Formats: sequence, C-alpha cells, structure tokens
Amino acid sequence: AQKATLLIDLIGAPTDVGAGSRGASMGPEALRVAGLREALQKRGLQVNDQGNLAGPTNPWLAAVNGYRHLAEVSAWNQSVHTAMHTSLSAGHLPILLGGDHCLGIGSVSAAARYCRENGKKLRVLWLDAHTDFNTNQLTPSGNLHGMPVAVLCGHGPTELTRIGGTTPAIAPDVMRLVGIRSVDEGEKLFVRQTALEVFDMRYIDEMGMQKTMVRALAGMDQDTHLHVSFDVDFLDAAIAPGVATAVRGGPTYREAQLCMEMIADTGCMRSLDIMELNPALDLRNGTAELAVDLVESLFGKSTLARS
Ligand code: Z70
Ligand code: MN
Ligand code: MN
Ligand code: MN
Repeated sequence: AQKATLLIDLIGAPTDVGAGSRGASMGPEALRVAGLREALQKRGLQVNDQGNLAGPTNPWLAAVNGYRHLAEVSAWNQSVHTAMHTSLSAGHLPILLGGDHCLGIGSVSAAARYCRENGKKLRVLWLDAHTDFNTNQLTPSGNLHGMPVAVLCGHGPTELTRIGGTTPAIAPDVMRLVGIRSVDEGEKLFVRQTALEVFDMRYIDEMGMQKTMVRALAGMDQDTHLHVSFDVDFLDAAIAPGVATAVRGGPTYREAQLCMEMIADTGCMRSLDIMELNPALDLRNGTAELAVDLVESLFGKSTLARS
C-alpha cells in the first residue's frame, strides 16, 4: 500500500567539479538513457524526473589550500541540498543522479536536516571503494570527491561543513561504509581515530556479504530514515569500468545484488544517490545499465514473489 503512493523524484546534478577526471557530469543522462525511470515505473513506482540542476562549469584548476574548485563544489552542493530537502519535505523519495561524489555533502546533509526537523533517526550507508575521508591536510589530490564523509562529520571548510545548517551535519556513528578497498595513508589514521564503522573487502571476504549487511543494517526501525549513497566504483572494476577510479577486488554482481536486496528488505530507504558514473570511460553504457539493474533490486525486484 505504501509503495503505491511512494513518489520518486529524479534530480540530476551534471558536474565533475569534485573529481580528478572529467566525465561524471554525463552521469545523469547516461542513467536516463539506461532506462532508470522506466525500470522504476515497472516496479509500480511513480517517477517524476525533475531534470538537471544548474551550476558552475568545471574550471579545471589546481588546488588552493588543499582544495580544488572549492567555490564551484560549494555552489553545486547548495543546489543539491535544497533540491533533496525540498523533495523529502514533500514526502517524496529523492534519487540524486551524479555527478561526482562531492555532492554527497549536499545530499546527506539534506537527509540529516529532514530527520532533525521530523524527529527521525538517520542511517547512512556509504557504498564505495573509497572512504572519502580526506581533509585538505591529508588529501593526495585536492579532489573534493575524496572528502565528503569527512566534511559531513564536520572536518572541512565552513563553506561545505555548514551547508546543512548545523555543523557537523552528522555524527560519525550514523555512517556505515561498505566495499572499502582504497584508503590513502593519512586517511587511514583519521578513519581509525574517528572510529568510523567500515566494512572493508577483507571483512566481506571473511564474513560474506550476507553477514556484512546484517551488521551494517542492524539497529534500524520504522523511525529510521535510511540514506544510501551508492558510488558506482563500489562495484568490482571488471563489471563496472565506467567510473573514474575503478578498483579491483570489489563486490561481484552477485554480492552487489544481495547487498541491494537486503537494503530493500528493510523497507527503510528514503533517499538515494547514484554517483561517479563516468560515461566517457564506459563501454556502450554497460555500467549505467548495471547501476539501473542494481537500483531495481534496491526497490524490491526479486526472483520470486516475496511475502
Ligand atoms: C583519493 C583522493 C576518490 C573516487 C573518491 C581518491 C578519492 N582517496 N576517487 N572517489 N572516484 O584523491 O582523495
Ligand atoms: Mn507530492
Ligand atoms: Mn565516493
Ligand atoms: Mn569511490
């Protein structure tokens, strides 16, 4: 019954200002070409494609004070924050079509603000090869897509840390990072100090995806708003070449599908990001099609009828 009334807003954010290579700006259109809206409609969901947000172009400049394109990243995140918060406040389920993962700042801060305003508990599932926990002191690149988790936890420039109205936007203990296999040296220590809950690939290899997801999703209830931030580089490089930094040793199709199915089973997901898809590096839009397939699982596609 709830499903019939659930309205999905697609919000495109065509930019790569936070990335180290160009092309994620084409992500929203690639997801549309791969049939995202139609796939969701086939699941009985109502979908409103809002089109794309507007923002500054990518100036492609060097880092200043450890940040590349801080002003542009801030502008894009302000727009994303407003669009996501407006959708949530209307009772809709927003899906952010990235765009590089720096936009997780605007998106997660919107979910956090919505939860604060409506007395809900927040859980954030960060599906990624990377922890995205760099600061301007730790970053090897200056690329802000390597910093959104740190910014959300209050570590970063005020232009970004205060986008959600309060700093920090989230407490580190609402985060669960899954699929991690690439962390920079300085970043490792900071992740450890912060006691971020990380389910890295070694953990998944030893425990299996099923037990991993039971743990990552533990402790949620009907008052929990689950935000899923899906960096497409979460997936193994062999099945998802259409990302800027494809990292080997990631979840297989079967592991990723189980992960998505178990998220769907909670019934708690209320917002979603699909990030870092880079059509310039993809093969015949195959990574976009794979992302759409996995999003179908996120919204309850299953092999057999479920009770
Ligand atoms: C590296 C950095 C990164 C992608 C995040 C990489 C970060 N840790 N790459 N998402 N695609 O530059 O901070
Ligand atoms: Mn409405
Ligand atoms: Mn990421
Ligand atoms: Mn990543």
